[in-house]
Amino acid sequence: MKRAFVTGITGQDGYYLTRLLLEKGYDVQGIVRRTSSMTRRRIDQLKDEMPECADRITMQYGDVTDAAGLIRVVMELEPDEIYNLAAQSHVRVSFDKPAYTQSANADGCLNLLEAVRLLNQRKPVRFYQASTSEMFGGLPETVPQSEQTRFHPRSPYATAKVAAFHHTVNYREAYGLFACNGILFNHESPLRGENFVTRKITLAAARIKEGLQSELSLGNLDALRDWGYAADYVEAMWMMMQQDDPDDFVIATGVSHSVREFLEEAFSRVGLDYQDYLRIDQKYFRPTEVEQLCGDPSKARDVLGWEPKTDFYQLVQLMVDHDCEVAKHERLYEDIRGQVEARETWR
Ligand code: NAP
Ligand code: G4F
Repeated sequence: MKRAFVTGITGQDGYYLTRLLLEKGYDVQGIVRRTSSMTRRRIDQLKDEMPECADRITMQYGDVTDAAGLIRVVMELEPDEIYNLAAQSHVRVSFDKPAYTQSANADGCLNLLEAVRLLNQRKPVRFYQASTSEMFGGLPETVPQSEQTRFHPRSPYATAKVAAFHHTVNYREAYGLFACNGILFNHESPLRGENFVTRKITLAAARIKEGLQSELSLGNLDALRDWGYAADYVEAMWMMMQQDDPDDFVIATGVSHSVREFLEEAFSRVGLDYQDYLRIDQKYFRPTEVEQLCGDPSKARDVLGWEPKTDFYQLVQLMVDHDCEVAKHERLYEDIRGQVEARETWR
């Protein structure tokens, strides 16, 4: 049985990648940060969905900023494949927390590469780095972006990810490691964090429809993103790790849409006009914006045989459907709580 070690296992991609690896028969080991409240919602959901595989997921405390801890755990577990998904992944937040973002996103990758280098002296191990389209910066003359496009990072998040990208290439060249970068464009799902724009919109549409929310505050609606489905994208991660030689790949749909289009599409699915509920709030704008991302995934198609299976409209639909169910449950809960409170007031 192959063993995979996954950092960032509690995140969106952590859920979909772990699900894929379990389906493929892997033993999956992950690290989770120690927090005072338990935040393993997605992994707990996965264990419920795949009870027959639950004993093949193991988690222990760890943090990618703790180099010594990473070396200990990697040398103890001796995984065959290591996926570094851990990051402070919110671009807007990175402007407020630049040093921490650098530490988790750049130094964290380097710490893990050192552990990989040590283990590789004992047994072969493969390394995947979660690189990102944010590294391109979205300048108009660079569209569509491919593996050849130069980087022009426009946030502390992106500058840290560029450093991690180069650390990964350098360890591949310097030590002959099997280390690859997946340069993934935005990918979303019903399990996307609630403060990324797509999920914020689909949850708002569903909650407004149920009478649980009255307005939606957003920032820049003109930014263009190449949005795909996370479940499709983790397949590309795994495929990169099965190649004879390590390399870097752009993973994207090749089609972009604006935030406004996503908004229109999501609200129309629940029969609402977004303009009746939208408020523009300056706090959601970024000091420097990435205006246009659109990837060229031809290398991934030609070399890996990877293609996205889910288009923009299917993605919006599946996220809206999921969040309508969430909102219905919230509404039910509110109604029951209201009835209990009314009864207590009467007493
Ligand atoms: P996510 O949902 O925000 O998950 C991030 C994960 O990293 C969480 O499990 C988080 O743990 C963990 N983490 C954060 N800081 C850590 C630290 N210091 N030590 C250990 N774990 C830490 O992000 P995602 O969407 O799944 O993305 C996965 C990776 O792909 C990230 O590196 C992201 O930058 C990159 N990426 C994402 C996209 C996208 O569109 N989704 C595109 C390109 C690249 P907690 O649960 O404790 O917070
Ligand atoms: O959903 P977002 O926060 O995603 P962003 O900044 O593109 O970053 C995501 O994708 C990257 C890949 O390209 C990943 F590397 C990264 O980890 C993350 O997963 O914002 C998308 C767009 C931006 O242009 C933003 O300015 O939506 C715009 N936006 C407008 N109003 C908003 C909002 N974004 C957020 N989060 N919240 C808003 O209210």
